[in-house]
Amino acid sequence: MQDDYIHLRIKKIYLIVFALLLVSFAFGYIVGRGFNVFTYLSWWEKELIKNGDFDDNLNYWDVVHNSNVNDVYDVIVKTIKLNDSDDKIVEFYRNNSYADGGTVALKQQLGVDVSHFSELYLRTRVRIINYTELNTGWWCEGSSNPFCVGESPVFVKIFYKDKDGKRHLWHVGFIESDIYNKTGYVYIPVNEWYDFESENLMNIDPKPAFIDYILVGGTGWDFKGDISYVHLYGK
Ligand SMILES: [Ca+2]
Repeated sequence: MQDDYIHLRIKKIYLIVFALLLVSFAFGYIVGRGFNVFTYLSWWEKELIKNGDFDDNLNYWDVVHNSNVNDVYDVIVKTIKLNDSDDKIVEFYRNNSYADGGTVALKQQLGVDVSHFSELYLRTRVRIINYTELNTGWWCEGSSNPFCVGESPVFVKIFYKDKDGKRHLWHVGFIESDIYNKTGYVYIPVNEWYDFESENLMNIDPKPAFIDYILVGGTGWDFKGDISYVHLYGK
């Protein structure tokens, strides 16, 4: 009985010493980072997109479709071999467009305050399969509408607000080439996977404060494209 009591006391002392050590390490860490609670909270990268690998199929994603004609479209999840392991990818396509522009995409509502972030990166792996509108389109050429950014068989768009609540769009489009030389496009070959990482999006102007939603897919006439993953990491 007496022995049990002593053992319990020893266990308790060990626990207290362990807790004190943890607290002192945490305190040392905070002091080392200058007492800034936001810096302290942001030591790790935070993934803002749910199911960005599509391992959980289309869960958390909504299909978006815009067309003025009676086109044929779909968004499907496929499993492919990538580097000797299975990878679930999203394939989207649009046919019967009759050279009339439209969109097939996936949308995820994010609603994340990023105002205290110092870094934010979009990372994605994409592949163009085919497309019929060979450039980014003439109709946004010289447009003063910041949401009119042109068309490409694969794109990622991030809709965000600045600190004053004004809406903006960050965009990257993937296409082979473009006679219009619009900004925000990366030229890649057809039928090859391409890994893309954005610049630090906390350095763009206007600076993001709140991310509304992300849109990934294709836009143009007929097109077909693949997305292996799309991640938005912040810290
Ligand atoms: Ca995947």
